[in-house]
Amino acid sequence: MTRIRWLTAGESHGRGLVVILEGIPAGVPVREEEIARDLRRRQGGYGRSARQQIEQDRAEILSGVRHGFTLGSPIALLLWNRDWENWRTTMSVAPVAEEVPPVTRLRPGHADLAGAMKYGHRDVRNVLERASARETAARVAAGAVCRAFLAPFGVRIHSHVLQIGGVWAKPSYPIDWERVEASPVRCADPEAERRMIAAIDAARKEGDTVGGVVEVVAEGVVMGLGSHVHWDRRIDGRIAQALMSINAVKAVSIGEGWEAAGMRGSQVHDVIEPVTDPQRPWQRRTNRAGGTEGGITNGMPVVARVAVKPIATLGRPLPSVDLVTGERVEAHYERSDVCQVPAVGVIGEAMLALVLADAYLEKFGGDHLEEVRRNYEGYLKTIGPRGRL
Ligand code: EPS
Repeated sequence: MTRIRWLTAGESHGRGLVVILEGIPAGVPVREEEIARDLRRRQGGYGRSARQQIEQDRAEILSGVRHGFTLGSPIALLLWNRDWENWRTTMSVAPVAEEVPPVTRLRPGHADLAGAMKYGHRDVRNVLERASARETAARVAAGAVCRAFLAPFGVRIHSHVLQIGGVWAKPSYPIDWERVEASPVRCADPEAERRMIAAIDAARKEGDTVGGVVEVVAEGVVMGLGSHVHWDRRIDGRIAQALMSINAVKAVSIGEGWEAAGMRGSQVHDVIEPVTDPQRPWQRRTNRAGGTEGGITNGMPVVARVAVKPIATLGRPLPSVDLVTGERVEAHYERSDVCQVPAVGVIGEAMLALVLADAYLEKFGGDHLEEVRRNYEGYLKTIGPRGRL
């Protein structure tokens, strides 16, 4: 990121999560209730563990906001872990008198083994606490602030589930976002929703887990974010990195992605329509490119798909090895989700909001929202057909 800097801290069963977000201009309306809304959306979804009944995530704004508007100074957000009460000894910051049994039964698919070797730990808890997707609550809180910054520019970010446990949705487009929000698996297709829930139930019964695919969509994104001129400025690369960094994500594609690789060029590229309305130049009837061409947004919705592997903590654990003895054991089991795919959609929205907020600030600059808006509106006047300007 070039204009926004942000860092999260916190362990899954530690006292809480902290995020500091720097670079958001002054004058952006931000409310704790709005952040809480996205945090609630992340916590929902059929197939989550009992942990979600303990937590009721809420971010307290500690700095950077006054009387409901950002100041341009760093925004610090704090989310307490309610579960901390049950982990005071296990996760104590200070040394404790009693012995806390170490976790040594490695879970295939988790950060346990590589993390323990890399950091020199003898207790896998020292890895798993931070590897946990609990950290994504802090990302969602930061993303909610970015969403508030983007809203005045007409950017709306959504997500929906396309697949869970091998069950594919056949949603009708445009997606009914209200239906998605009301769906326990955040799916637009009611028939698929029923079968996805059945797949989650079946996996739970067998002590197993399921993954899936989500689609993250940003509508109203202006043409011209990112750049073709250098690899690390390409918006599609920046989006892919941000989405790939979400726990358990194994693939990210933009637009038609993998499918486009098998089609002919004539079937893939989005035909540019003649300009009839000067307010809405450069329309396309299709959006197979997913809103980016040459590493630059092209004014169509940004559409990214994210493939999520099934969670690595299994009720019926896989055979594994003990970290200390090197001998065959069953992998460690701790209360866990059966399916977190719907939550990945909400986390993906936050990551996309962070990338887009950064890209808007890069393109339009400014220390106050009104300054960014002036720059934005000035630019819009320049993007019609060259002969008509
Ligand atoms: C997670 C394991 C579970 C999940 C957790 C991620 O936690 P616990 O061991 O406390 O049951 O619930 O996700 C969250 C706490 C969350 O808020 O998303 C893991 O091992 O990654």
